[in-house]
Amino acid sequence: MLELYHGGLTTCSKQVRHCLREKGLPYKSHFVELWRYENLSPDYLKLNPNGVVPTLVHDGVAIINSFCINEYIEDAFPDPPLRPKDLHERARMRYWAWTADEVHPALARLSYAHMMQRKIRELSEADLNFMLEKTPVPERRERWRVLAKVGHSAEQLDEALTSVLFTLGRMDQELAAHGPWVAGVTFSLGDISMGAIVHRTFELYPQRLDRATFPRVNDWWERLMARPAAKMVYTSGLEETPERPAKQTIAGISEFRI
Ligand SMILES: N[C@@H](CCC(=O)N[C@@H](CS)C(=O)NCC(=O)O)C(=O)O
Repeated sequence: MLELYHGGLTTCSKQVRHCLREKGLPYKSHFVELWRYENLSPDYLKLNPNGVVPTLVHDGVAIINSFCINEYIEDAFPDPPLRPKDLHERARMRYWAWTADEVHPALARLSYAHMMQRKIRELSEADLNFMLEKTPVPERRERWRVLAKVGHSAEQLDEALTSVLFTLGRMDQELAAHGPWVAGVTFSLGDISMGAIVHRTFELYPQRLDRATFPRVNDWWERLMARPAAKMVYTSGLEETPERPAKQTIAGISEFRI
């Protein structure tokens, strides 16, 4: 039995939800309410000691990190394959799945700045202390502290955006050299992982990801969205991807999309 603890349309959750749907695997969905700090509850921390989503539980064993989870799913459920047979394509698939994980902190920084900064600045002392005390990963603790106190500087945000756009520029070149998918002719885990990165960049900076500058990434995105599994995963308002939760934290954060 597969159970997925996820945050709906958060970047890493989309990557695993998409993989499961491409495989046609049924799973029990547990929506983790990040804005209610459910990721920091003692029960969740037993599954994922880093206090982040997603977590896959297979036959009672927890697997963490979206990249590792998708590799695990591919190993455990090889049909239909999402790892190319050709070794060169396979290496490129891994490169892009890994790259999605690597660029995620820069994108998360931009997501926080655009989607949550104001609310985080309004966190009560009690809420902030709770986050600082419960968040297990030191860099994430520091991020909460910075966001609550001063926020990121314009230079830090520029640097993050430059890093994301550089990655997408590289992706555009790769698609030109080997397309139609990031690994080559085979649709793979690399496309699934990069899908979530491109989606968030479109949400935050649609003008920067324009067709003139990134023609192949734009074509690739259309190809990706033509896949029924992707269409389903990226739809908001489903039970798995609630748009706006009715409930709020004590701090008033009503959306949490990183
Ligand atoms: N590289 C990790 C990152 C996980 C991650 O950052 N998850 C975010 C949502 S995309 C999260 O749970 N953030 C909560 C927090 O940082 O407090 C993965 O791919 O699983």
